[in-house]
Amino acid sequence: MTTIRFIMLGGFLGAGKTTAMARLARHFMTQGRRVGIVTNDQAEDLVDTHTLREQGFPVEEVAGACFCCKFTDLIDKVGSLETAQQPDVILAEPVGSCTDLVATVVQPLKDLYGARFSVAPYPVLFKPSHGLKILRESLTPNPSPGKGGGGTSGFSPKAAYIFKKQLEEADAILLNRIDELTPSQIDEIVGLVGKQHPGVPVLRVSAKTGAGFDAVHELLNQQGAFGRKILDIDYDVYAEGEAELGWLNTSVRVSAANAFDLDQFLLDVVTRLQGSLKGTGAEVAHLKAIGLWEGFFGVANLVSSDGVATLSLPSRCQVKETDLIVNARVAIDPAILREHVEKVIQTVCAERGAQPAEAKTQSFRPGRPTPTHRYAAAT
Ligand SMILES: Nc1nc2c(ncn2[C@@H]2O[C@H](COP(=O)(O)OP(=O)(O)OP(=O)(O)O)[C@@H](O)[C@H]2O)c(=O)[nH]1
Ligand SMILES: [Mg+2]
Repeated sequence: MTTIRFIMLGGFLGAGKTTAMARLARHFMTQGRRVGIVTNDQAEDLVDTHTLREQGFPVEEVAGACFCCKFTDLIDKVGSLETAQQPDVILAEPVGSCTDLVATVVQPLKDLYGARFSVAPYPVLFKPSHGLKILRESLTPNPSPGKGGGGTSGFSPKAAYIFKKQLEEADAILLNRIDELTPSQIDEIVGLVGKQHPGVPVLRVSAKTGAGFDAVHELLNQQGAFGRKILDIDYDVYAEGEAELGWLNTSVRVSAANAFDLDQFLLDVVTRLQGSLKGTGAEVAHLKAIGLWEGFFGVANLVSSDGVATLSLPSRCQVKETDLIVNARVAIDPAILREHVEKVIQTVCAERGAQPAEAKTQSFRPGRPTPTHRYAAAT
């Protein structure tokens, strides 16, 4: 019996996992290999699931908690993909605030499902906007306090702890967004990563342009002693760091008498939200908005408070109606986040004479992770 190649791609919120997975999926499909994708979130109504499905990929979603806490669901969803698609490759995107995935997902997969899956080396995407500040800070003896409760990255030391633990368990670190980094920024990040994680390969990539992806394909084809870095991790710090994030998923049907530009609408939602949150001082980990209508879709994102909102996937269409889904991950009280999101949607709709209706919203702080399995040592 042939095994399915299981590829999990880690990385912090907004690091570029979904973009990279779509690129990898296209690569495998051009090689004639069948692909299935599993997305993951703390709640339903995922921008990522729609983004990938709209691009034509078969996608299943594990919602409600991370893969580690929903390991059985992960196996079930992969099973659904196996039945429907007979995939040669499974690509899995864990929640971006999740870590300890080698002990709780990779090792159980290898040990319990070794006959069904061949698990690829575990790469973690490095997010430069927050990562550079977090690494600089952790190599500075007495960093001066910044906003967000002590970190110059905008996140607290406990949230930064998650970022660092994610890198620590990686078989390879993929420095993403090299398309917009200067050579000296790249050198600085590679140097800092090398100091903290000596011997770990650092691949310079752009999930957007595809630069560096030949090396990623090569990495993912490797066999050997990978997925063995079991973390020494404090679950109290991890849980508190995760719980500092406000999580919000909302979906709403927007209708107007006159057609409006969907892409500008999505960009306005994200940009206004950025502006609205600015006064709170709360750091944005990722804001994403997708607009769907009759086979068209557009996606807008913002991955840090001081970043620029971008239209990552344009719809190029005018619509009178759209299903809008907003996912926001921000270091703020989720009730306050909800107020900001609701107000922004109202305003952006009103400017177009549009009405938001049938809103469905979940906003909360992620709960303490309690993994289904946790291997204390690599098998
Ligand atoms: N310039 C540039 N933008 C990128 C690159 N990779 C991803 N992005 C953009 O970064 C934003 C976030 O990308 P995603 O792929 O959604 O990130 P993610 O890690 O899946 O985010 P979460 O699922 O929320 O954790 C989007 O606007 C992407 O278009 C890159 O290599 N270069
Ligand atoms: Mg994603």
